[in-house]
Amino acid sequence: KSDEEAAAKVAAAYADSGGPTIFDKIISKEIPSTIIYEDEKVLAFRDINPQAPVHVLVIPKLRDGLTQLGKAEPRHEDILGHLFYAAKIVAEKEGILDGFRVVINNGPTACQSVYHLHLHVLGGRQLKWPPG
Ligand code: DGP
Repeated sequence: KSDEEAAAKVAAAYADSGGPTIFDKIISKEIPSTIIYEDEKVLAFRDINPQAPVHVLVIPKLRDGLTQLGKAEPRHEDILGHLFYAAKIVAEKEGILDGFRVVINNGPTACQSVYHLHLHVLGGRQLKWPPG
């Protein structure tokens, strides 16, 4: 098992508690981040461990039970739509509208490591398919 998979499993076990994540401190600006876009509902900031020249995370400011996409309920439809539209705004601001990827890792099998829903917006290079 890779370190990444092991870390994802530990994070998933912890996530079941619904406890706070590092993203709470990013939202409160206790932990600094490079913000690309922000409005009343979402925050978009550069990933600390970029996998492409552009790698931005888009998160809801209010988690409201959305530790992962797999926990989505009908009440989340508006915020889910808003997150995707914010991903488009990020791509536009970063100049990658012609080619970018939006990824959501859901659960340990997908190597999710932070249990606060987030969209990865990736681009700025030729992306390969299938992803790893
Ligand atoms: P995932 O593996 O899909 O759960 O992605 C979580 C991402 O969060 C990962 O790519 C690294 C990023 N990340 C973790 N901690 C921090 C942090 O403190 N600051 C920033 N900017 N990104 C972080």
